Amino acid sequence: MHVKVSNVVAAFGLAALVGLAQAADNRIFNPSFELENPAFSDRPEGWNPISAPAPQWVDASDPGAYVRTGSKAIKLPPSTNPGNRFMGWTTNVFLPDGSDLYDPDYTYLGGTVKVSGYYLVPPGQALANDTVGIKLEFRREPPNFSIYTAFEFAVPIAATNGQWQYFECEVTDAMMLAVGDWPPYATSVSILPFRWFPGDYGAGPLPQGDIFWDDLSMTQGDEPGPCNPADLAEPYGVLNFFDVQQFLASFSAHNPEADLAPPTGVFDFFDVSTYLNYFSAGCP
Ligand SMILES: [Ca+2]
Repeated sequence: MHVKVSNVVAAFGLAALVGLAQAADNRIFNPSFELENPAFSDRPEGWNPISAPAPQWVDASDPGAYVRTGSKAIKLPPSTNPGNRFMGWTTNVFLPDGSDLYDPDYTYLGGTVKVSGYYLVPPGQALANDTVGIKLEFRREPPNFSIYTAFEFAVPIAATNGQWQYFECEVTDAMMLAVGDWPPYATSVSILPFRWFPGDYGAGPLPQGDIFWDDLSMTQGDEPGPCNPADLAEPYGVLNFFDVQQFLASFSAHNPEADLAPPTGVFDFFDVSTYLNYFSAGCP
């Protein structure tokens, strides 16, 4: 390893002196699903369920629930009937005063949109037979709100062994230009963790496996995002002392971004070891 544990430990004191690096500019409201919708106690604020009641807002104390940070996350179970063949959670929700939507702002051709999050499929389960991922609906200015274009990004369906997996997708200006030129242009983007089963419920295999999502992020711009789970602090795209410092601060505060190795919720040498492995691997 390029970083000795003794150096990491020595950095602990420094981290406390210098303080935390600034977080990235995440444009999603309530991205960790911690806030409750004041009007609906079964929904996170700023998010609406598609094909309710299938999509669930879960608490860490719920049986069988998985939460990465805080005490809340969202869950999409496999579809069981045509009434929920498309299900998900969307940011396409009106603000309380109705003036706009919770959809994050988007600047047309203003740089790459990067959406990321963490997903988990419980141990012993696997996704199968449907499309599961993140859909991005680029929308025009209110009161129009019509969809300019949309993109879907599927998660890999390989088994996750019950661990949180980092997922990231991008829409570049080139991808947006390839859609065509259809003004008025999009000014916001709906973020939808979703799943979709186009098949026949009476014949053939049905969708399988629960998926949980937590800690979503949407940024736009040509600044690179984190290159791997060790790239915790700006500047992103390079692994340096600021990343180590951020890790140590999060580790000592028991922040989930430092909880990199099982068992979840325990902060021990294995988390440090996993961090160092990511750090040694470097950015591409
Ligand atoms: Ca959460």
